[in-house]
Amino acid sequence: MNMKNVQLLKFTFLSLLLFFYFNLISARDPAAYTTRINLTGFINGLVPYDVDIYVNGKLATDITNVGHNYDVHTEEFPSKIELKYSNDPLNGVNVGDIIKISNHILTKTALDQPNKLLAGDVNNDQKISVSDIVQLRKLILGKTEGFNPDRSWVFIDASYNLQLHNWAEADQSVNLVPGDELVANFKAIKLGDVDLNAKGH
Ligand SMILES: [Ca+2]
Ligand SMILES: [Ca+2]
Repeated sequence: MNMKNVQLLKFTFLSLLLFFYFNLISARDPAAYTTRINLTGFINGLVPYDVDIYVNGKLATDITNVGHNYDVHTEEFPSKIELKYSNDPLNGVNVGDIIKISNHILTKTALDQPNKLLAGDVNNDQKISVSDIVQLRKLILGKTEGFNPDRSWVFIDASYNLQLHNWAEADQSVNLVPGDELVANFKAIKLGDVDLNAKGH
C-alpha cells in the first residue's frame, strides 16, 4: 500500500468515525426523562397555575401540559423535585386569619387541620408563632409585598401521611430514585389562609 492509499484509508476511517459520532449525538434525545407532576389542593382541589418547578435544584424550562399537571423533561434523572409559587400572597388572607392564628398561639382555639398549620407557618420555620402574625400584619397593611421566604403557597409530598402532630416535618419536595415511576404528586396549601377561603388563579 503506497502512502497515498494509507492517507486515503485514514481519511475514510476518520470520516466514518465522525459520521457515526454525529449521528449518535443527533439521535440522542436531549430530554432523557419525563416526569409527570400532579398537583391537588386541600380546598376543593384549589391550586395555583403555572408554578415554578425545580428539578435537582435547577429551574425546569422544558415543560409541557401546563395546568394542574405538568410533564417535565430533563436530561438528568429527576431525583429531587420542588415547586415554588410566589404570586398573589394576599389571596385568602385577612384579619380573620390573624385572629385564628392568635387563638391557636394563645391555646384558646387550636387550628384543627394539619394543612391549616402549614398555612399558618408563613415564615417556614416549622412552628406557629408571633413572627408569622407579624408577617401577615405587614402584608395586610401593605408594608410588605410578600412573605419571607418569598413564596405564597407551600407544596408538600402528597404521599406524606400528614397529621396534626407531624405537619412540621412534611416533605416539601418529592424524592425519586432510579426504578421509581417518574411521577411526583404534590398537595398545595395557600400560605396565611388558615380558614381556607383563598380563590383559584
Ligand atoms: Ca412560623
Ligand atoms: Ca383566609
